Amino acid sequence: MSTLKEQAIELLEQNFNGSYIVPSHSQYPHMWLWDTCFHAIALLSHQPERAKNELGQLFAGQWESGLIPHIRFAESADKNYRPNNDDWGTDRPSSGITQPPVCATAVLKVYEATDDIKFLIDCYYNLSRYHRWLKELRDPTDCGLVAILHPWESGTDNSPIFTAARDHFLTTYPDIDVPPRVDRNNVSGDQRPTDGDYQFYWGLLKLLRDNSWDTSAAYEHCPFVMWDVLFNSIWCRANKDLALIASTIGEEAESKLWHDWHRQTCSAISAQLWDPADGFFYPFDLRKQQHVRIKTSSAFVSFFATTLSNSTGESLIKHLEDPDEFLSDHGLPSTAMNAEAFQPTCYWQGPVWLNIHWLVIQGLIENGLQSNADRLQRCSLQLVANEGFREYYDPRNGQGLGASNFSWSTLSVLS
Ligand code: 9WN
Repeated sequence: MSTLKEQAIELLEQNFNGSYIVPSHSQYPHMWLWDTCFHAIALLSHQPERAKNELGQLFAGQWESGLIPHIRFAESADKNYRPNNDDWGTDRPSSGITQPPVCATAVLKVYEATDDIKFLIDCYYNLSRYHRWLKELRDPTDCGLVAILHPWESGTDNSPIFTAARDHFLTTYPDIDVPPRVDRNNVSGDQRPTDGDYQFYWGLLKLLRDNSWDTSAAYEHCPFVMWDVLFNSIWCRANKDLALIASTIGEEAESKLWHDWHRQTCSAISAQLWDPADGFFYPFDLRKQQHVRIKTSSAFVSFFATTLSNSTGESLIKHLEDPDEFLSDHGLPSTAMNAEAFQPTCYWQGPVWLNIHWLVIQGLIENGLQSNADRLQRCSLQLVANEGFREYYDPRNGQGLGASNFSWSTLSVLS
């Protein structure tokens, strides 16, 4: 009987497509931005050279503008996954939107594990172009927060924080055609987004395609523009990590720039996304000019952004330890269990996700909250020991859900 660690290493090997690791051969047979960063971090436990290859493959898909796309399409994979390369119409094998920018953090971790300064110098050019792209096109007013233009950019696709925007969109554009859905061939339909969600996703894709993806027109004309808590927390952390990378390779002036961006985002997250009455972080819908007051696990990723003030940290921990909200025997639910929108088996509307566990665990440790981190880590290990490396898990009973043999869930035992 092999150990969990051996099983995780074997899984990453099985999910290698000859060039890079895919999240799941059956469900997601291409390269995804934040998945690849997590795969690189998981590989550090046993194959640091392979970790470098993963990030190199990710940067190979970067656009001249600086955009790192959320999907890089594998030629060898079947074209069943939709939207496919033709649907995006980007003239290159990739989507035209991005995903939570975990890249700088992954690069720094690879450097810390390998001491390879050449790797760090090589990646720096990719990272600095990507960060400048995000700042220029997604924070055009220089307020410190970057906006997402599609729920897929959040990585938490059908989180209930997008439901009101979706409903509004579908009243304006009621006739969006969606090609036959193959995402429900291997995973039960009730664990996946609804048809209405997919109309929203495809409708936004078409509008962004008409506005040429990575231009300021996309930001101006997109009907969905949101400051997401998870995305901005990762952006905040990414600039801190990029500042360290820049100073390590002797780019002191640039290091100061990234450091300034980090501090600016720390302040903006507190000023714009914190709700003092609830003691919680909420996303902000820029089209409606209001917060979306639904509690999700994204708020706890703020621990990963920076060192939080004592009062902010204490408020968040109250929610984390509240059995009506986020304290379950099986880990951190993606939506508060007492929220009206909570659905324990449906994708990002309630299930536990192990990449979120990993981010929150790192953040809790860095904020001196070791016992909370240990508790979540025990849950991660229990989930994979009982149910295998699944895409997500039911927070009521730990049942494995979504895709099987899912790559980033190996983080729970490898890092
Ligand atoms: C759309 C690959 C990706 C993850 C996302 C997750 C899911 C895609 C989908 O799978 O999204 O990008 O088809 O549902 O929501 O976080 O990166 O694992």
